Amino acid sequence: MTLLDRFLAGDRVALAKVISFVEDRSEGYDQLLARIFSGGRRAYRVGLTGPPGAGKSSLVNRLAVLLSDQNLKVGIIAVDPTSPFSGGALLGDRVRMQALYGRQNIFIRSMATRGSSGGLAAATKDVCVVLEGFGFDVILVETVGVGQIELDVASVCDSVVVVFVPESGDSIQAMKSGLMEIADVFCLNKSDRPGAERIKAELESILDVQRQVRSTSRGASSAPWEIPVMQTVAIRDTGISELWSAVERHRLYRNQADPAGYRSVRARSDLVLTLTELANDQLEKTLFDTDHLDRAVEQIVSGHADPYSIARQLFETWRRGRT
Ligand SMILES: Nc1nc2c(ncn2[C@@H]2O[C@H](COP(=O)(O)OP(=O)(O)OP(=O)(O)O)[C@@H](O)[C@H]2O)c(=O)[nH]1
Ligand SMILES: [Mg+2]
Repeated sequence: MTLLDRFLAGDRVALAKVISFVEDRSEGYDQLLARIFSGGRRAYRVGLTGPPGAGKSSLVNRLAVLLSDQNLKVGIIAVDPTSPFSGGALLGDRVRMQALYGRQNIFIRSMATRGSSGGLAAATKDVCVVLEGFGFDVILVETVGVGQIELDVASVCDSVVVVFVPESGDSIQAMKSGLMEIADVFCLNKSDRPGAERIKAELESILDVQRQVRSTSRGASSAPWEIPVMQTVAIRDTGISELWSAVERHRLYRNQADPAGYRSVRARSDLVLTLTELANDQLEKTLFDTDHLDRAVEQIVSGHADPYSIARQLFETWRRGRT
């Protein structure tokens, strides 16, 4: 039996191997993906992102149990942070997530952040495709919200939950770091901590102002999605089903608003991600390692050329296939 046969027969060991194969970009990974790609059937992909230690893994755990109790098959992708903030966090995650390992309808996978953030987003998308092909219904993707990476990774998800905590300034921080733009649902975790109500009110008033700005600048558009602010205490399993309901409402909103439009937006962004990776690979293989590049660098350093003209020149030559 080939690896693919075993994968298609529902063998979890084969699943893990296929994921590694795809994640490592081993020779022929895209042909394998082409055979696994399940066409129209898609799992619902939910991204959870937020500051280090906000409780993302705890929430993912609780959500996974909630969904698996509803007989849904849940895949979890934990994108390992390279960030120095989160050293050692992974081990903690593993220990906490151990409770889930016994469940047949839950599968957990961590992914290393290597290469460019664009490459990671493409790899995450492809691991989602593998999990979909294996028959998972929901995929939960955890990333630490500290930079561009989570914004890119979030772009492969259908709904994005931004997790934050009552520590002062966190909500303002979230606005600034671009997390605001990617949030479909806000989750104020650690609501057992002091200051939760105040932060929730603060965030809601910011969202309110944004709504007003939006409605005056665009006129009365057809009911835009209103980002809900949910409260949870992950360690006590409080607010988890309400959080999931908010995600479901967002899913429904997406589907009702313009299902065909949404599918093509998704297909387009997934395709662009794959194409960008291919193009980058080609550039790296055929241009970045050539004498042309070395010579161009010398010219720039010696003051005989500017990088803009020479980049354009090199690119045009490469495009015409002369390099
Ligand atoms: N008080 C309180 N503590 C919580 C809550 N949820 C999680 N924690 C604790 O917060 C710590 C971090 O939780 P994690 O779930 O690992 O947080 P994370 O966001 O996944 O962390 P990183 O992956 O390292 O960014 C753990 O010690 C949890 O037990 C909560 O609702 N209330
Ligand atoms: Mg975590």
